[in-house]
Amino acid sequence: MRKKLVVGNWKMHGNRASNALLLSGLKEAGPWTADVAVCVPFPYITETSLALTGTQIAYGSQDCSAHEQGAYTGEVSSAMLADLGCRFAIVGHSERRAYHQESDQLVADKAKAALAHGVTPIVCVGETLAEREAGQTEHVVKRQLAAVIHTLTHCIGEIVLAYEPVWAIGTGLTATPEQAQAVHAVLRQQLRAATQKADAMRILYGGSVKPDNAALLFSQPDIDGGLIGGAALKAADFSAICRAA
Ligand code: G2H
Repeated sequence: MRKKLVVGNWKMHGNRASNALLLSGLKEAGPWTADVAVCVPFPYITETSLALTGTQIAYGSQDCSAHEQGAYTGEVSSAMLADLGCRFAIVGHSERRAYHQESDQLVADKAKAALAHGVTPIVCVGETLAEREAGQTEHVVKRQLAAVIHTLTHCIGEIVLAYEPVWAIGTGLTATPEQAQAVHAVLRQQLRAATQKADAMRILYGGSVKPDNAALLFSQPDIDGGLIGGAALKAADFSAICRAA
């Protein structure tokens, strides 16, 4: 039986005052049965770690460098994230693939770098609307996951996978539970061919998850929680989603 995981992806939102309010709201609302984490902007990791000391809520980043260390201006290494106590690093979010030209291989290399420092990568895959309409959904997500499987080889069982259809991100459009489950099942099958741990791995759904659609999504057999954007910015909404998991 897989324990559900709900991760808030704050994206580029917040400031010290609003973060403090959000985190104290979450602390009051918890604990939950599911595992819960927040992935915050880099500058706020330390304050988040202090605010969450002694709670069940883990924290992490929204990206990491594929490089170990060195002359990479602006990059943040997974060793630094581990040093700050990060449990997770999101890698390959579609916003990074689209706006920062991140390739399947770069995403896989980032996942490898995170794992090397004990930070669990939350690897995002997902198709655009054009790809879905062209019947390419399965091909695209399998290609994205294949790069990670090939790069991590025997460590693939250590990642968290997130299926985020690009057309459902921040748009208010959500994949139906059946649409999401169908893709999750394809991904699980691909993982089974790569590792004996596939049935213990968590595959999250992301894309306009809200308090009123979370329970149905999370009830699907291969959906093991959610990666939550907009609804993670309000303590009441995020907490309700955590309760639904
Ligand atoms: C998808 C998700 C969080 P939202 O990007 O990763 O955001 O819930 O706002 O669609």
